[in-house]
Amino acid sequence: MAKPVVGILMGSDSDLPVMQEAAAMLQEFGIEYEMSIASAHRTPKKVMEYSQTAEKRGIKVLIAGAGWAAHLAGVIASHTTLPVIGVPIDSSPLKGLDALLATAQMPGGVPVATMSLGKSGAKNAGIFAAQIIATSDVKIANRIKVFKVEMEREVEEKAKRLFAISTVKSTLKEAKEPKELREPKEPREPKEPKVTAELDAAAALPAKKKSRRRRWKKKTGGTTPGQEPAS
Ligand code: C2R
Repeated sequence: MAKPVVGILMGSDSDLPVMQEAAAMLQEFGIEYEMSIASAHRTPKKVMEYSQTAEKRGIKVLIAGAGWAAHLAGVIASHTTLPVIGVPIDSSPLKGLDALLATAQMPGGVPVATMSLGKSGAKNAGIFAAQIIATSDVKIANRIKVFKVEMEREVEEKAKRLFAISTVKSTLKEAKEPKELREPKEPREPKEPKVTAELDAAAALPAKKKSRRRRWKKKTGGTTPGQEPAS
């Protein structure tokens, strides 16, 4: 079995349902990882020792998940130069806002790459760790590319299905609702006649000459040719 290259730590076993999302992503990309429980508050010596020996053991990225006053990721980052990804967990009565601030608001000099709260954050931590490893591993980089294409395809399939369902629904609605029952539409404004090229051309023609018969009538006072004009 290959050596683990990612270390996942969590403050308590109660964090496992969230943190296993990170593990699932690493598994999908075929990256070896190890998992443990360690608390900056409850087991400070273990956190220090684990962080200080991680690099020597071949670990390349560390992921730390904790809820409440989440100091775990920050304390790990203070003991190592490995990249540390923090996952704030929404386990407190403050629904994780405390953990989010404690993980993200690191003072300058000790960075922690903080993910979003809860399961999405843990999933992203797994992907982000893979992306860091992928900078020097073409195989992993290609797997991440495939993952992205798959994700796009899945979303497109869902969009197609939703479109089909919504089209069927609107057709059914139309069938249920006869025309007479539908709300009358606003009357339309009368349309302006179209000015076509033909109309323009017609307007430009010279007036028609009066017929010979009309000219004769005017001249003779109404008699037709061959008739004597009235005296
Ligand atoms: P329990 O469920 O064990 O009472 O833990 C854990 O991450 C957990 O979400 C409650 C919460 O306390 C958090 N915890 C920390 C740290 N250690 C444990 N935030 C730490 O070192 O930061």
